[in-house]
Amino acid sequence: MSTSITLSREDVVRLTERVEGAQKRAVAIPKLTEEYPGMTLADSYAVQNELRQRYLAQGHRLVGWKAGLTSKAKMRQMGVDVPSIGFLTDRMARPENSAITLSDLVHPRVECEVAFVMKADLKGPGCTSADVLAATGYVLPAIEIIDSRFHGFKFDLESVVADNSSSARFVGGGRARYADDLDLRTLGVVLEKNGEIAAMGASAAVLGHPAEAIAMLVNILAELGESLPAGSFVMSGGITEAIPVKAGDHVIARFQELGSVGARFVA
Ligand code: 0L1
Ligand code: MG
Repeated sequence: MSTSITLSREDVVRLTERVEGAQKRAVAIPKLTEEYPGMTLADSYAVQNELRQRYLAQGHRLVGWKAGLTSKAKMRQMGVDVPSIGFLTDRMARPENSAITLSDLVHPRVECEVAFVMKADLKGPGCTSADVLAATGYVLPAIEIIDSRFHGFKFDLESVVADNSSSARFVGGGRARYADDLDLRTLGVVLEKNGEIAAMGASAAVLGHPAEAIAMLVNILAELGESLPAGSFVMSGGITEAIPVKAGDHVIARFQELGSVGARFVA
């Protein structure tokens, strides 16, 4: 992050309470930059960090991290040009093929991603995709249900990072594989909604190789004074654009080599 923190501690706490309220009550709020147009990315990560500390203090358990906005399709869809990261807690995890409630989300959309489960700690700066692959226990397919809490799905990178990069729910499943047994760059995926193909792509869409996204995440964590511990579940970012879902829909992401992972949605 090239910029420094400009918000006062009081402003960080105020914005965190605003984001936490929107996430818990599932209400849309104006993007944060409307009130703080000079807000920097460092400010946004300060809000995200405060949000994480609040959830941990409330008994949520940190289970991993996600890289977001890592494909050109996602960046184009959201009008941004820099990836982001967000934290994942036990309260966001949902079992494979379970019914996921949408009444507690604002703008739910689905992404298909390659998830990594780490067997060794990783620390930046200077983390490379080779470091990531050496520290990976296994990979598996995942669905992320993102939820932007901003009015009309209109936001900028500063607002979305403060909103924990739209993290909301995630589902891991399919077939866990050793990363060494696969060419992680060329995995194809088809995302189906209600039996129709909604999007398709190949894993190279994620920064050229999904492990690059995890390296980027570890290097951002280093800037925040954090590292990635062994055992973390880490999502590398949507391979295609995100697909909106509503109650009654079901989705399945069919990955080459990694099997399928699905979810259905209820009100
Ligand atoms: O997972 C992600 O790619 C984060 C996306 C943040 C923006 C959005 O809500 O689509
Ligand atoms: Mg995602």
